[in-house]
Order: sequence, then structure tokens, then C-alpha cells
Amino acid sequence: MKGLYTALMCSFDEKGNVNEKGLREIVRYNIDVQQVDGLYVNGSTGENFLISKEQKKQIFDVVKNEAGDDVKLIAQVGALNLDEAVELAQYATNLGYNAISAVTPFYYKFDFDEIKDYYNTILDSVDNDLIIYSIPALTGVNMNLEQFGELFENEKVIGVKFTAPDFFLLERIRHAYPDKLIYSGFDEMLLSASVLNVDGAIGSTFNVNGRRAKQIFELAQNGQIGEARELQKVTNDLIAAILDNGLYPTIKEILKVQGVDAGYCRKPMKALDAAGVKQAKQIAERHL
Ligand code: HMN
Repeated sequence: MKGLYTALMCSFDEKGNVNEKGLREIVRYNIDVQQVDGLYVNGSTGENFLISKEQKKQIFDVVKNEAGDDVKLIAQVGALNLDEAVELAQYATNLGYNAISAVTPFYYKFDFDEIKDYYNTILDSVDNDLIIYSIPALTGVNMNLEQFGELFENEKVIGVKFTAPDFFLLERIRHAYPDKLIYSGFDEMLLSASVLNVDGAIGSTFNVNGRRAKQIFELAQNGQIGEARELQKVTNDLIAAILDNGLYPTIKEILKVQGVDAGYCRKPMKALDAAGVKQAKQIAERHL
């Protein structure tokens, strides 16, 4: 399960329905052109928190059907409605997803016992492994080393997607739990995380920059830090421009430049205006 995983985008039509043909094209582009090791399905980048349970299942179906066994597949099933999270975990496991992942429960201020219960409830319902999805900036859930350790006590918790700029904590987790998988979550910090010996990374910009990201990761693993730093610089020029123009709609527009029908984002995310579309095309020309 090590390696680089694209946090998969989903193609939606103007009304917000899943555009299956476009989704298949995104899957193929990531596997065949970006050559990533796996796909992280229905994460933040998949606009997971904006869609219905039925759409989540539909996306799990289409992605598995298109990807087959070509790459590893991780299904993000976390939801505030725990019954839904359990149902999705079972659904993805039955489809053959290699692992599930669940975002820490958010919005309400759950205490740690509640968070632990959430993970154990999901895991008790399936015969599959789980990767914790930690993204404090969006969830407000900041877990410390001991709390990660408590979650790791469940053998089915095989790792964490660590989307935070706290490299002190990242190093402590790496040191304390050498057998757990750690995936870096911020693409712009991939080199810094790789130096700390993470096992892989999961990122939105890999949809269009996967090959370069993989090179950064492999160079760092080989100790070729100078070369890796050059590539991280080029990558960060790209990421800065994407963030400046609007993260998900810009990645979709860049995919369209590559001939992939990435469709629209779900409301309330807004579409790019004409200037934004032009800018996205320029980003593709200048930075890819
Ligand atoms: C997911 O769940 O879709 C991703 O794994 C999330 C991933 O960590 C991305 N974070 C967000 O989009 C909030 C990053 O790839 C991020 O988009 C990138 O580093 C640019 O900041």
C-alpha cells in the first residue's frame, strides 16, 4: 500500500450529477499518464462532503470498474452519519477496495473517546484495513501523539493520511510507529515529509502533476535532495498558481486541457469565470 495516490477528482455535469464517462477518463488519465500507484476515492478532492450517499456508491462502482486491479484503491467513507460511514465501508470492501479511510468526525466538538468509538464502529463492521484521514485545518480535530497511538492499537488501523504542516508531530509518529503507514497530505510539502521517511502521499494536484510528484518522492528516498528540491520548487510554482486561481475548478480545467472531460464542480463551489478559465490554460502551458 506504499506509494503515491491521487486524491481523485470526480466529473460532475452542470446539474451536479456524476458524469460517468468523464470520471472514467479521469481514472484512466491518472493510471495511464500520471502513472500513480493508487487512487484515493471520495476524499475532499472528490467533493465527497457535497454529494449524496447514492452518488458516493456510484463513484466507488465506476472507479473500481474502470481501474480493476491496475492500481491500489482506497475508499474514503468517513461521514458524520456513522450509519452511512459503516454502510459505505461495507460497500467499498465488497467491491474489492484495498483499504478504507475515514476523516475524523467534524463539525461537533467530539471528544477523543467519541472519535475512537467512531473508528472502532466502522472497523468492527468490515473485514478491511483503515487509514485515518487527519486534516485539522478543515476538521478542527487536532490529535496528539498519544491519541494516534491509541487509534493505532487497533491492528486494522494501518496508517494515517497526515494533512498538516506539523513536522514535529510527523517525525514523532514516524519514530514511534515505524510499522504504520504514513501518507503525506500536502503536495506542496511533499519533499519535507519524504525526508522524514513517510511511506507515500495522497494529493489533489497529482491529478495533473503525479509524475513529477513521484519523482520528488523517489529522489528523496534515494537521498538526492538537491534534485528533489528543484522539482519541489517547480511543483510549488504550479501549486501556488492553482491555489491562487481556485483549487478544484482549476485542476479540472487543466485536466480539460489534457483532453480529459473533468466536468464541473458541485455547488456551492463556483465555476471559473472566463478570466479564470484563461488563467488555468496558461498555468497548464507554463507549469506542466
Ligand atoms: C483528499 O482527501 O481529497 C486529499 O487527500 C486532500 C489533500 O490532502 C489535499 N487537500 C485538500 O484539498 C484540502 C491536498 O492535495 C491539497 O489540495 C494540496 O496540497 C494543495 O494545497
